Amino acid sequence: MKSYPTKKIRNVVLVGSAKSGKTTLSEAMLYEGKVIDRRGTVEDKNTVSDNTEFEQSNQKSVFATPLYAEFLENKFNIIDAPGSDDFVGGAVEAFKVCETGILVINAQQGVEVGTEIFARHAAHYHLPLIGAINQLDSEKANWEGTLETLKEAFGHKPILVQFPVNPGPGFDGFVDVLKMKYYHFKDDNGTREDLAIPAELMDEAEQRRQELIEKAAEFDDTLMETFFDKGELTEDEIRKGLGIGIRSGEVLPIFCLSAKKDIGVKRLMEFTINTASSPEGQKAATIDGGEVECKMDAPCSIFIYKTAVEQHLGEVSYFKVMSGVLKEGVDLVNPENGTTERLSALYAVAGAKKEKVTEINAGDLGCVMKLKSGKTDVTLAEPGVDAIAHIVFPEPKYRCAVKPLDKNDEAKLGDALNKIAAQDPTVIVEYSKELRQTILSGQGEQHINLVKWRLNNEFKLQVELYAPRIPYRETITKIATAQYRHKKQSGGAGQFGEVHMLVCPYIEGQPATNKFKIDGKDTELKIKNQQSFDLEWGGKLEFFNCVVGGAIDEGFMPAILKGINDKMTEGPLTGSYARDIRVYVYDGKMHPVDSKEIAFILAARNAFKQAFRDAGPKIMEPIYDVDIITPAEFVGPCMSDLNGRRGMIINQDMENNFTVLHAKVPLAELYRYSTVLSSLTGGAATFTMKFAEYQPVPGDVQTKLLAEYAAQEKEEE
Ligand SMILES: Nc1nc2c(ncn2[C@@H]2O[C@H](COP(=O)(O)OP(=O)(O)OP(=O)(O)O)[C@@H](O)[C@H]2O)c(=O)[nH]1
Ligand SMILES: [Mg+2]
Repeated sequence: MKSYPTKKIRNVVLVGSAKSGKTTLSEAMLYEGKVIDRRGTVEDKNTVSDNTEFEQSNQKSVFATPLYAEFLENKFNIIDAPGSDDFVGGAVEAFKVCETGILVINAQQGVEVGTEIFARHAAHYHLPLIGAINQLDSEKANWEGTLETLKEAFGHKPILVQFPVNPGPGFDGFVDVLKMKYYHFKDDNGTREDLAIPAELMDEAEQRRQELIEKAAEFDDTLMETFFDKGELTEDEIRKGLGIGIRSGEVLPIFCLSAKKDIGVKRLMEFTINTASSPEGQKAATIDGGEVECKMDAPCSIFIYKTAVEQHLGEVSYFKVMSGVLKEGVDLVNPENGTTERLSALYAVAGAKKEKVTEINAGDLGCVMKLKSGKTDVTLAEPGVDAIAHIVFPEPKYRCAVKPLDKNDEAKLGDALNKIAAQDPTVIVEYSKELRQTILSGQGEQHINLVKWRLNNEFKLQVELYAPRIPYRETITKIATAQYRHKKQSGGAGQFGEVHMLVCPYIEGQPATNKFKIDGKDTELKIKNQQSFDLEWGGKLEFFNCVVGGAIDEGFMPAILKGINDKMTEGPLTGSYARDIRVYVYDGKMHPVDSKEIAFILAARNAFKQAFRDAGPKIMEPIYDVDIITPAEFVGPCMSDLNGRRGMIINQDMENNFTVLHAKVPLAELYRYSTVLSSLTGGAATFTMKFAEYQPVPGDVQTKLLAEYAAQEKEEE
């Protein structure tokens, strides 16, 4: 393959809701680009894009797959992104390296929540979009209905470049009002006749063309003047105007498609090449606030947007050349850690097929194998070029615990999970000391099942996934005191330490007092010194040394603090971390010989435990902000489901034609929520979740948690 200059490259990502037909479209694009001479189908599991076993057995795209066609003397790079929410990571990776998105809309459904979500991600990344209404050949294709939903979702932005003739099973062509032609298809293989518009369609064609011209003129003063002067614009002028509108996100031009019958695919590709931007001159932000301009005449830098382990190849790093010309055999440096990598063999990529090339120009996509540090979201560059800003991945919304079936595999599992997470940054792995579990988080149950599948198949590890523990916190609501004497005199050297302490709730913004009632007497404690700690797990501990008259040596204070800290990491109620507490140590006793650190550590631990138990202890649980985006018809079922999860609906609003429910829901009630929501709404709704705060659990939940803990708690030495 020849190497294409930057301005002869288009990087296009196919996005849209699940099952809208992106993979089928990518197959037809490859066919039109003469990369393949027979189109595979998703059903036959033989598309170029869905080439992994996991994708084929699930009949859906799971990874963003780069493909290319050489078309109209350009290199037309296509990334077929997954439509399922669970695999959104792949789409977000592709957004980072593409200049244009083709938003595929299913004519049977109109705009779906998935369409909406991808349009929102695209807006976030300033990715210009071209709209394509697909499946116009299907029995349930609803052209008018789809246009309605487009208007509801995108307001004034959609503008028709084409309208279909005979939508439904007889779909065989469309009128293109940019070209003012009727494209008729004679077979299911894209054999096209370019005809004059039939008389009966002329009125509609002229009206649509007028709308298109007015839209195109909106974004450029000279075009507007030409339009006023002549009442017309040429094809080039319309394209120019549309191009400006598309790039600024003000216009969503609409095309007609049957990806399955290869109708409209070639026209869509032609328009994209003629109207969409090439990467030339595009500026990518760097982590240090600078920019890397995409041009060939510059030091070389590449950005790895995807990594995968592939059969017979090992780890493959997929990249975009962000600047300069990448030449085979070059050494590049990771600007973030200084590691040098030699890129010994370069490839152009069409799914599983890789074609060896010797150089790749700025703006183009390619891949390289077996890099040491070539993970997703990494820049490699000639010295002096900064790292490209990292991809912002969506927050996880599915969380579970994982362990190996064979205990001896623990270290192996840790390694495997770390490798998977480096390749797919939407997989988050964390060993929680607090929960004593390895917590695996991702975008949904299917996403986590993919991780499990990879562990089984790639790493030969059998694992169990199970409900994760909840990181509860404990705090107190009242003042209480306790005294504890630790004394051990059997055999050898003795141990002696006695600590008297008072605990009271720490409340943000409320100053500490030293006046308390102790043993029924008003007491004013003398604070000798105080320390305040921001706890690693959130909240505060304030420690007040109020021991007078040498009852306890200063030297034992650190031991007492240690005893308290120990117990804070293992709260007396459920073994969870304690937070937001003030501790006053105001008296105690020593023994001239037997008092030693360990005695005070144990005395403080036990005194703290006792005081804590008498201080109206409360279990607090993590509460998440949950936003559910759903078609209006599912608002009722979503709300009643939330009620059953102790969720509190804060408010609801409309976003385009979807309802957004804003709720606060305890994490304990969110296990497998993505799966539940999906089955509750037939996959039409989605949600996001983000940690908000800790709140006390209701009384009945506390009783249940206490009983559970009591059953497993052992007496402390
Ligand atoms: N009738 C008809 N069916 C289509 C068309 N395009 C795709 N399909 C069918 O729709 C289903 C989904 O197609 P895919 O190409 O896998 O859709 P996708 O958007 O890639 O789906 P995900 O990867 O899951 O997001 C398959 O059964 C296709 O055969 C079309 O133009 N007409
Ligand atoms: Mg697909």
